[in-house]
Amino acid sequence: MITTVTLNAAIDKTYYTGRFELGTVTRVGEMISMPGGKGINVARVVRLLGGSVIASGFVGGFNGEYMVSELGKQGINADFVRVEGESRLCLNIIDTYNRVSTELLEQGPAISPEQALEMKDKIADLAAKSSIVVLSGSLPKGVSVSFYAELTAELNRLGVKVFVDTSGDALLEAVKAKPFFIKPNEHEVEKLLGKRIEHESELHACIRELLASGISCVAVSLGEAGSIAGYGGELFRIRAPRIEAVNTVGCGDSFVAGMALALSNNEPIEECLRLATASGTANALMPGAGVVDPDTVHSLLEHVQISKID
Ligand code: TA6
Repeated sequence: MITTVTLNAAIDKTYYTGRFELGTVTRVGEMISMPGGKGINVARVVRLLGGSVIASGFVGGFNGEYMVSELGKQGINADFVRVEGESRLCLNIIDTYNRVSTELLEQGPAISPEQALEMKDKIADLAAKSSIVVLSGSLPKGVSVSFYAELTAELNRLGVKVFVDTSGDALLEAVKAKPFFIKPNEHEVEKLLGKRIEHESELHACIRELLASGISCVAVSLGEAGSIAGYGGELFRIRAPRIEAVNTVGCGDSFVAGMALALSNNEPIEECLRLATASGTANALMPGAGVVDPDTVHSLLEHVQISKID
């Protein structure tokens, strides 16, 4: 089983508008509302692709109750810690006239030290039934910047593969505990290693350095161009199929979902990267965030190109 952890869960609302202008009234056309936040998106995509998954994290208030009830309707097992305050809303405004999207992400509720401890215990319990635990998204207020690092160290001790998909100081701390998988962008790689990347060869060297530090798998997204990944001392260039994107929010989460699912099924690394890329690409074809059509994922698989980098 795969466990996903979303410490700052959200209701993701995607608004489709015509021309979106600041300082005026905009009436929304289509609106899509779904439980979200990075780990919940991962859980939904794993489930849609037929995997066994449980979603955990913190939820609060009416929004939290709504999320848990919607997850149930989507067939996703949920085991959250309840907190005071209201789980956040994350808005993605897609201006179909200018073809740009604008995200507004609320802060979310603060977490008490007791609730943080409760979460650690819950994750340790869930880890006993899981081969992979995915720690995704920003840290809520009240949670220590080393929280993912502490969880990673404990989960490593329990023999569970840890995926960490976060940014900033939380990522800087987490990598010190050697998660199995990370998915930084180029800018985050620069921050992690204190280096500037100007040429692709420098990115290759940085990925090799992260692998040598004890992280088993590193995937760096290059946007539409695909990604470069490292595993087992080897580097891979992955080219994603060309598509006309509708909504790119949640593509990274879908990539993580495909990666985790294929790995939990003991697929070879190339097949993990193939499912990850097909899932991320399929997400971009959907109007909502963190959702895929499984048939589309399967039809995209053969169009993902993977080659080894010497
Ligand atoms: O990756 C997309 C997304 O998961 C959205 O669904 C939105 O909820 C947001 O990211 C949250 O990101 P954060 O880093 O604040 O946890």
